[in-house]
This record gives sequence, C-alpha cells and structure tokens, in this order.
Amino acid sequence: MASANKILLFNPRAANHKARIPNSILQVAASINGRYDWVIVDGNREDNPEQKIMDYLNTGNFGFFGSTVMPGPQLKQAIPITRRVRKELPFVVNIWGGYFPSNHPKPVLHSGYVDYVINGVGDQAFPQLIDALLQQKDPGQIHNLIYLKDGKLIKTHKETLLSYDELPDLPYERLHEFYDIDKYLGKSYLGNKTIAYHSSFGCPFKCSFCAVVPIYEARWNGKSAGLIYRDIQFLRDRFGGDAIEFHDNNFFVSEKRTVAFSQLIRNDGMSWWGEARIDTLDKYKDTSLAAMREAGCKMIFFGAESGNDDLLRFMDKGGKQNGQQILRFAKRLQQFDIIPEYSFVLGWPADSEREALRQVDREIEFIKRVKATNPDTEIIIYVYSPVPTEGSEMFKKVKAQGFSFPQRLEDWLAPAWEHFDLRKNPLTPWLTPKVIDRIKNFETVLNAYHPTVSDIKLSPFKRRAIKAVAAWRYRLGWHRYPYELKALQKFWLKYRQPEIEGF
Ligand code: B12
Ligand code: SF4
Repeated sequence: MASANKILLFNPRAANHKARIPNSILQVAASINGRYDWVIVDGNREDNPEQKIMDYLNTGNFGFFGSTVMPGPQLKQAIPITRRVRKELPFVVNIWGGYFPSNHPKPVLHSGYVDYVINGVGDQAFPQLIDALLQQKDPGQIHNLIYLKDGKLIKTHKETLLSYDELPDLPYERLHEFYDIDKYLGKSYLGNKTIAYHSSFGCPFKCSFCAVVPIYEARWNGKSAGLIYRDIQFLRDRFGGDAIEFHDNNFFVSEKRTVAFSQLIRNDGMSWWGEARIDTLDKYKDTSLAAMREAGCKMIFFGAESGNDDLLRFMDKGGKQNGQQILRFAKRLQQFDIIPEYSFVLGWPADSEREALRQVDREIEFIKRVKATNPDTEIIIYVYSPVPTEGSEMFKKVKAQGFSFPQRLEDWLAPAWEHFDLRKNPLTPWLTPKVIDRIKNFETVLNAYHPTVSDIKLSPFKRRAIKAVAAWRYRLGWHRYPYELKALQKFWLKYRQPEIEGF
C-alpha cells in the first residue's frame, strides 16, 4: 500500500484519574511533524481507544502504528491492541518505544506482532525508520533500533543522548485539535492547572536498581532555562497553566540551569516540583535554594532509598549519599520552606526472611527519625522490583536468588506482574508475605499519623481525626492489623504515590 504512510501514535492508559500531557508520544510526534501526517490516540482520554484506533487504521491510509509503553498498566492496552492490529491489518508496521520495550526487547519482538523497538530516545531514530521503511531501505544503519532479522535479535548502535535544545518544539496546538489541552492541566497540590513538562534526557548516575541506567548509561542533557521558560509561558498564556510538575528523571543536575530558570520564573507566581538527588542538591549554595523557593519551588522528590549506608553502597547510589546526610538535608530544606519528599525502597535482596525483616525494621526506625527531624518531610514507600541492570552487583544477586522476568510478552499481563510493575507486589523470592505485611502495615500507620499535605481533599478536621486514631500505634511501634486505619483511609485518605496516580 504505497499511499498508506500516515502514522498513528498511541499513549495507552496509564492514569486512572489525572490525565496529563502525553509528553512521550508528543515528543515522538514532534520528530515527524511537518514531514508525515500523524494522529494521536490517548488511552487516558478515551473510553474505547481500541475502537478509535481500528477506525483510523481501517481507513487504509495508515502504514505505521507506534505505541509508547511503560511497564505495568500500559501493557494492558498496548498488548491486545497491537496484537489485533497485526491480525486484522498485517501490512501496518508496529513500532514500540519507551522504557518497557527498551529494557525487555526479547519478549516484545518475539511476540510476533511488534516489528521494531526504539531503544531509548526516538527523536531521530523514529523519523529515520519511517524514511527507511517507505524507501524500502535496510534500517540497519539507524541508531537506537532493535528488531529481528532471520529470527536473530539485532541491536543497532545506541545513541544515548541528543541535545535537547536542538529538538523541534512539541506540537501542542496539533495535540489540542485531538484533545483539549485544558483537560490535561489538572488540579494538584501545586495549582489548579498543573502542567506536566519534561526538560532533560537521562541522569548522570548509575544506581543499580534504576531503569533509567540501561537506557541513558549515566548521561544527562537538559534543555536550557530560557527555552523551558518560553514553553511554560506559552502553556500559561494559551491554556491557563498555573503550576508545573517537571517529569525529568533528575531535573536538578545543573545548579546553573536551576538558578537561571528560577530567576526567569520568579515573578510569575507559579509553584513547581521536580525530582532530584539528595547529594546533588546538598551541594547547592544556600542562595540557590533560597532563589528556587522564592521562584515557586514548593516540593522536591528525592530517592532517599535507605538509611543504611551499606545498602546505599550496594545500590550504587554514587557512594555519596549516606544516612546522616539524608537526615541533615531534610533539616536543611526546612530552613528554605521546601518540602522534601523522600522515597524509600524496602525489600532489597536478602539471604533469608529474617534478614529481610531486619532490614525492613531498620528502615522503619530510620523513617521515623526522618519524620522527627523534619515532620514536613513527605514519605513514599516502594517495594523493590528488579529492573534488568545487567552487570550490577544488585542484579547478579537478584538472579542468583532465582528471580527471572517473564519470557512471553502476554505473561506480563498476569495480575501478579502488573502489581510487580507498580512496585507493590514483588515476585522476588526473598519477600515473603510476612515481610510484605510488615511493610504495608507500617505504611498504613505512617500515612494515617502523617497524612500527606498533597491530599487536597482531606479537610483539617479529618486530618486531625485520623492522626489522633493512629497516634498510639505510631508512638508504640505497634503496626500490626491496622484495620481501623484502613477503614478510615478507604473513606478519607488518598495516599500520595507520585508515579501511580499522579505527582
Ligand atoms: C509521566 C510518567 C508517568 C505518568 C503517565 C504518563 C503517560 N504516558 O500517560 C504516570 C504518573 C501515570 C506514570 C505511572 C507509572 N510509571 Co511512569 N513515568 C512518567 C515519567 C515521569 C515521564 C514520562 C515522560 O513523559 N517522559 C518524557 C518523554 C519525552 O521521554 P520518554 O518517555 O523516555 O520518551 C522518549 C523515548 O523513550 C522514546 N519513546 C517513548 N515512547 C515511544 C513510542 C514510540 C512509538 C517511539 C518511536 C519512541 C518512543 O522516544 C521519546 C523521545 O525521545 C517517567 C520518567 C521519565 N522522566 O521519563 C516515568 C517512568 C516511565 N515511569 C515508570 C514507572 C515504573 C511507572 C509505573 C509503571 C510504576 C510506578 N510505580 O512508578 C506507573 C504505572 C502506573 C499506572 N497506573 O499506569 C518508570 C519506568 C521504569 C521501568 N521500570 O521501566 C519511569 C522511567 C520512572 C522511573 N525512573 O522509575 N508514569
Ligand atoms: S539518581 Fe535517580 S534517576 Fe538517576 S540513576 Fe539513580 S535512581 Fe535512577
């Protein structure tokens, strides 16, 4: 079908409530905008995205179906829909990109219905692949591609980084023709119309548990402050955006860029949030932290991970972060009225249930110390879920203990693997139900005794009430069977999980 060169880009449903600007797929759209005709289907904004996709493709004008895929719930739409496209329209080329296929290309390509995986950044690889396929050229010279040739997996050279400043602008106006952008700018702790913005590739560190590492191999490139500010001004003036969530893996790598952005935005009255490392931000000057707060930086997410220095070393946290620093830094941020949001990962690989329980108890004790040091600190708890960081000591230990990922793509749809992706129910041999219960029960008590400020629906009365009910448990360390708290939480509390239901 020579005329079938339109491209359908799909963002499978990832959020149950708050749909936000689908930056992954929008940036891919930017790479072909003006060169190829494209449409976008956002699963977060459609009741029946499958029907919509089939209606588009059945026009016969489309040659390419591209889907972005994170692990977890996005697979629930990406797998069956891509499979159906292959079955009913075998001439359409199916291309997946994003963290899941980049980190798990084998099951994806061996499924028989995904033809190409874009490995990491797609801004050059995607248009080049479309060009090659339309011109019937061998795609073997294109960087960042994974595909099967004669049943063999081919991985082309990996370009880990591109210069963000040289990328084309995101086609917001065109997205608005498909989906009203106002509805992407939701109410949050930060504001009434919160913009989701992504301003940098990668991360310069190599934590051994992190999915960003195999993709970017410890490299980072950020858009310059002036260009970020220009986009934010546009989204503010055109669509009424009044707050920003920076979706970068590590927004604060460059102090110079952060300060420059703060200076630009300081008079706009916009609140903002982003993700950082404790050791990086601890090196920032006091004047920089003050400038950030003055410019609207209200809260920062940090991977604190653990209070145990041996574990921090084991996870390659750069060797620069330690328990004392985590505590001290929580206090330091308090002076600047910036809320530290610390995430801890519990359930690291352990040789026995006893050891796993001991680790969990130590972390619980540490988290309580953090709260005592700066009660404003928000705590997020994850359960460790392995990612394929080949070569790291962590992943070696994980494999040695008998853990392996599913080999068939469909197997990722099993509820247990979905929960695994959500970092809630690991399929890791060392985490027995007893260990999981201990983590969950503590989480329940902690979130009742310290309800999150970001739950904007929780009234001061409910906040006080739930805290009072939980007080004895928190103080005495009696976390078992917290049924009364679970009942109250069900009605009142919404535990903040930045990457599950929104930041
Ligand atoms: C926004 C976001 C979300 C949003 C949803 C986004 C959406 N699509 O609607 C929400 C908050 C719902 C979310 C949820 C989850 N997320 Co999330 N999310 C992100 C975040 C912060 C930004 C994504 C983004 O917009 N990036 C900007 C774009 C430009 O970059 P990109 O996605 O990498 O895209 C480039 C390439 O990957 C490639 N590409 C990507 N897609 C495609 C598609 C095609 C066709 C092509 C050709 C190329 C291509 O080209 C793009 C341009 O270069 C990322 C971290 C990050 N900074 O990327 C985590 C991230 C992707 N999420 C992650 C995870 C694990 C989750 C969860 C599954 C679990 C959890 N507990 O966090 C949940 C799932 C919950 C659910 N209900 O689905 C992990 C994935 C790691 C992994 N193990 O593989 C990340 C990397 C965070 C992290 N560091 O751990 N997430
Ligand atoms: S600092 Fe954060 S994003 Fe960077 S490698 Fe470590 S966990 Fe991943």
